[in-house]
Amino acid sequence: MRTRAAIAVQAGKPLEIHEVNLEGPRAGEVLVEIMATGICHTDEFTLSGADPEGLFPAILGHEGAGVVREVGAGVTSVKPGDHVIPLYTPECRQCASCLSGKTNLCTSIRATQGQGLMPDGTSRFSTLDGDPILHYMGCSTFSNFTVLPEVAVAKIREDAPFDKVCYIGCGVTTGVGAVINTAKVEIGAKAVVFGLGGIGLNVIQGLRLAGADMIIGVDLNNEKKEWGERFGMTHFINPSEIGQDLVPYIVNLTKTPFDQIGGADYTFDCTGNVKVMRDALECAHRGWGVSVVIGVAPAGAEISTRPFQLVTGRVWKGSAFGGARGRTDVPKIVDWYMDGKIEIDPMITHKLKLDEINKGFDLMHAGESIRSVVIY
Ligand code: NAD
Ligand code: AHE
Ligand code: ZN
Repeated sequence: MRTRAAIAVQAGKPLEIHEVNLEGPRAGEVLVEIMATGICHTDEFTLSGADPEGLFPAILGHEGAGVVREVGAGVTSVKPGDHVIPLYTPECRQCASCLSGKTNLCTSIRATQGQGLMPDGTSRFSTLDGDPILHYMGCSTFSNFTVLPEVAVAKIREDAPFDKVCYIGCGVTTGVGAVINTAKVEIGAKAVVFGLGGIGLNVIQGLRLAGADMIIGVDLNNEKKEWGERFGMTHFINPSEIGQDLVPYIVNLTKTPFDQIGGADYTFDCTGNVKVMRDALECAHRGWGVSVVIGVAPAGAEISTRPFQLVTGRVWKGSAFGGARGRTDVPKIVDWYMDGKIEIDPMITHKLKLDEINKGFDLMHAGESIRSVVIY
């Protein structure tokens, strides 16, 4: 079949909208009509050329929702007409990672996914001239129709609006999941969130859900203060305006008469900046503070700290897709949204047509959007 897609032709160049060829689903695969897709900072990271795994030409996008239109041989868990969210972190329930019970990082298709290919090592997308176009993060939601492995779709309820729940395909699950699954934040905790964008605000609402007492938001953009407060932030810091080093400032803010050591129980980096990651670790509480890296750092970047920070009990962790097991957890997060436990609507600041997709990247660069969603 033919479908319309935004193609990342080359790093650093705007996406190009074209008709492309899409081969139907092979065994174990499903054809999905994408109804809506968010634009995540990670799409920008790849398009910019800073992603060591970035390959071109490719059809980016990994935060979508849509409807199964056709299934390949042997597919049993979904059928045409089912509403689904594509999963860049699949859940096969059979690989060593899934069966370990210790991680959400299913490894069943990771090698080919990282090469922009389907599990059989080929691409379903090609130009009208027949040249192959690569998949991206196993999803390619910047195409109106896409083909996915069965293990990389989560079946969701049919009354959930596509233009909202597409955000659960990455940002919402990443932020809320980092709090619930990775950090396992408890009632009364003190937490710091660095970077109040599409991910950080979801960390904030996850902290509110978990019952944290003190939710400190850190951002260089003062306009994020109101945004953070909207979802439960209790304190805002703009590091460029405090006139002193950020770490001792936060440590002081978290001190109490009983606890003169100070430091946060949990901190989250949602910037991808390695200096921020260091601050996030070092303002975690001596003896038990946990710092979670969510942000994706540029190619070649490395994190550093004094080992003494770890010797004295701080823990550095990372979180991908919020530690969520997609086929199991994503339908539940859709229920949380439908039941009013978490918010999505106010974070979707811009709705665009596929032809306008590059505007979504411009809005992100200008810090003007939280999430732009493309509606097909
Ligand atoms: P975003 O652009 O919407 O938000 C980033 C925010 O960080 C902005 O508000 C910006 O002002 C702020 N910021 C930038 N530099 C800062 C600094 N030095 N100090 C304080 N604040 C600063 O991006 P997003 O969509 O929220 O994504 C955030 C990061 O998370 C990106 O690196 C993205 O690639 C990554 N991400 C990771 C996962 C995962 O599974 N680990 C999933 C999705 C996104
Ligand atoms: N390809 C990048 C790494 C990018 C990365 O860390 N991706 C996250 C998801 S970001 C979603 O917006 C992830 O889940 N990674 C796990 C994995 O297996 O890729 C690089 O630097 O090479
Ligand atoms: Zn993402």
